[in-house]
Parts: sequence; C-alpha cells; structure tokens
Amino acid sequence: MKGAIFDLDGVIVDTAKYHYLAWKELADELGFEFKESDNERLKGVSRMRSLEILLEVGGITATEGEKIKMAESKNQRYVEMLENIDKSELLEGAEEYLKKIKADGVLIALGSASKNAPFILEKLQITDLFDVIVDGNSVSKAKPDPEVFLKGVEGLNLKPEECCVFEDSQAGIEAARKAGCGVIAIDKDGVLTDADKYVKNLGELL
Ligand code: B16
Ligand code: MG
Repeated sequence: MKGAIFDLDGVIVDTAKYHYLAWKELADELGFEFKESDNERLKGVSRMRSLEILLEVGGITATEGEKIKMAESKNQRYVEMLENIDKSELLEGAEEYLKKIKADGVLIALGSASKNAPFILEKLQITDLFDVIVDGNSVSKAKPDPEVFLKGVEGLNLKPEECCVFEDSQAGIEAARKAGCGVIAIDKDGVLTDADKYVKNLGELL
C-alpha cells in the first residue's frame, strides 16, 4: 500500500447521527416521521440524492426550486450542529492509524461525498494528515461511480493497484472496486460484502 484513500463519514467520524437529526427536523416540518432505520439509506449518498430518498419516504413531491431550498435549510442546520464537534468525535483508532501509516511513508487522501468535508477535518484537527482532499465539491458523479477514488489516486500520483480504499458503505466499496483499488471495509454491523478485509474500526488495524 503506497496510498490510502479514506471515506469520511463512518470511517473517520460518525457524522451520520447529525445528518439524521438535521434530516429529521426537515421531515418534522414537512409533517412525516423519518426513522433512524430510514437514515441507513442515506449513508454515503449525495445531499440531493439523500433529499430525494427522504421525500420518497414521506410520499412528498416537490419542484426543483423547493428541493434546493430544502437541501440548503437541512445543510444549514447540519453545519450548526457540526460547530460543536471536536477530536472526541473521532472513531476508534482513526487518528492513530492515520498517523501510523503516515509515519510509514504511505500517502493519504480523503475520498468523501460530503461538501462539508474540509470543515469537518478542521474541526477534528486532522487536515494536516491528508496529502490530497477529494470531496463533494470536486466530484460530479456519486459513488458507486469510481470518480472520487480515481481522483484520489491521481492526486497522490499513484496507480490504483498501489492504493487501498477504506469504506463503510456498499456503494463506496463498489466504487473502489471499479477504480481498481484494494478495499478495507469498516463494517461494524457485519453487513458489507466484496471487500478484501473487514474490520469494525481502524483501531483494529493497528
Ligand atoms: P454533505 P461520506 C457522505 O459522507 C454521507 O455519508 C452522506 O450521508 C451525505 O449525504 C454525503 O456525505 C453528503 O454530505 O451534505 O455534507 O455534502 O461517507 O462520503 O464521507
Ligand atoms: Mg461513509
């Protein structure tokens, strides 16, 4: 492994719980119940696709303009919640593992669907550990499209087969496979398939 490409939500930090709270507030305003089990479908998915799934759950149709406003209002709430996060939100072993492989000379990239990724890395004080950041602002095609990981590989100036992707979503694993990278699944519930190795958290790799 010359390069390591990390997904953010579910691998380094559990932002899914804040996404859920912010989406739930929107569902409450729209007058339907959005359950935690429904939220599973939003993991690793882009913001607009998440909104479409949420509206599908509520049986609501909306115009493009309404959808943009809803997504903006959810993001505003989500960012307000993130204001208070710090290092204590890092998942088990994440920072230690990043530091260990960096010391071993492995190049590190972020490969996340989130447009808020740079802000989250700053809050967690781990921006400096990344050589390359590929996030929702720099990709046009969502996972399972391999674009996010191919850009990571390119940014690190390596070949796909020299890189390993760390992912917690099935769509992300599929994207990494299509990119030609190795894949380690962060699979705390034992539900993922098609990876080279499965761990509950990055700490298990130390
Ligand atoms: P934002 P990841 C993803 O992060 C989340 O898992 C997903 O739930 C979210 O909709 C997506 O980022 C977009 O996030 O609204 O902040 O741009 O797992 O790809 O790191
Ligand atoms: Mg994820």
